[in-house]
Amino acid sequence: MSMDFRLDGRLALVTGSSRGLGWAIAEAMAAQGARVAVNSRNAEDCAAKVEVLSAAGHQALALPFDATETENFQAALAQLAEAHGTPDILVNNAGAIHRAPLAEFGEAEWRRVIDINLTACFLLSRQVAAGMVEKGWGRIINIASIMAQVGRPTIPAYVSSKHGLVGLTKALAVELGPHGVTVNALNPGFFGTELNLNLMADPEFDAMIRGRTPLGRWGEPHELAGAAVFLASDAAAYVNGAALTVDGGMTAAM
Ligand code: GCO
Repeated sequence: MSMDFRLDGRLALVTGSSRGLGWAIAEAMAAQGARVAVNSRNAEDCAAKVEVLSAAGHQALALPFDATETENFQAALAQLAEAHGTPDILVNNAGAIHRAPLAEFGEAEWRRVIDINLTACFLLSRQVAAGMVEKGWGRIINIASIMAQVGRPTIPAYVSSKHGLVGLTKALAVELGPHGVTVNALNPGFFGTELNLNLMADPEFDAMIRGRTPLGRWGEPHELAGAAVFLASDAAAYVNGAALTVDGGMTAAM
C-alpha cells in the first residue's frame, strides 16, 4: 500500500498565503498537484503569487478577501464555486498579533486579534464545511501555534486565540468526522516570518530562541509546509482532531 501524499484534483484555499507560512504552504500544496486559491486582503499580492505558481507549471488562482469580513469572503467563495467549485482543503492561516504589557493592552487590539485568529477561522470553516460534507471529503487545517500549548508575556490575545483555535479544531473534528471531513491543527514554533522580524532583530530574544530550541535556530517557512501537505493528503485520512507541533523541539525541552 503506497503512501499518497499527492493532492491532485483537490482545490485548496489557503488564507493569508501571499507571504510567510501561508505562502510556503500554498507553494507546497501546488507542487503536490492541488489547484491553490491564493488569498490575502491585497489583490495585487495574490495576483503576483499566482504568477509565480503558474510560471512553475502549477494550477493557481487569486482569491483576495478579508477573512474577518463575512460578506467579503462569502462573495469571494461564491465566485470561486462558480468558476472552480468548493474547496476540498481549507488552511486557516491568516493571523495577526499585538504585543504590549497587560496594563497597556487595549480592548480594540484584543478584539482584532481574536477576530482574525479565531472568529474568522470559525466563520470560514462553517462556510466551507457545507461543500466538503456534500462531497463526503474535506480537510480543514488550522495554523495555531505553540502559543496554544504555552504562553509568554505581552501577547494575551494571541495566546488565547491560538488556545481557542485548537479547541475549535477538536470541536469541528468531532462534528465533521462522520462526513469524511478531518480537522487538524499545526502548532508552529518560532519561524522566520514577517510577524517575527522585530523579534529576530532583537539580539537578546534571538539568543533566547536559539538557546531554548534543541535545533538551535528559528524555523524556515518551508519547514512547516510538509506537515500541512501531509494533513491535507490521503496519507492522513485517519488523523482527525490532532494538533501537530513543529517547533524544533522547543516545547519538548525543560
Ligand atoms: C511571539 C511570536 C510567536 C510566534 C509563533 C509561535 O510574539 O511570541 O510572534 O507567537 O510567532 O506564533 O508559534
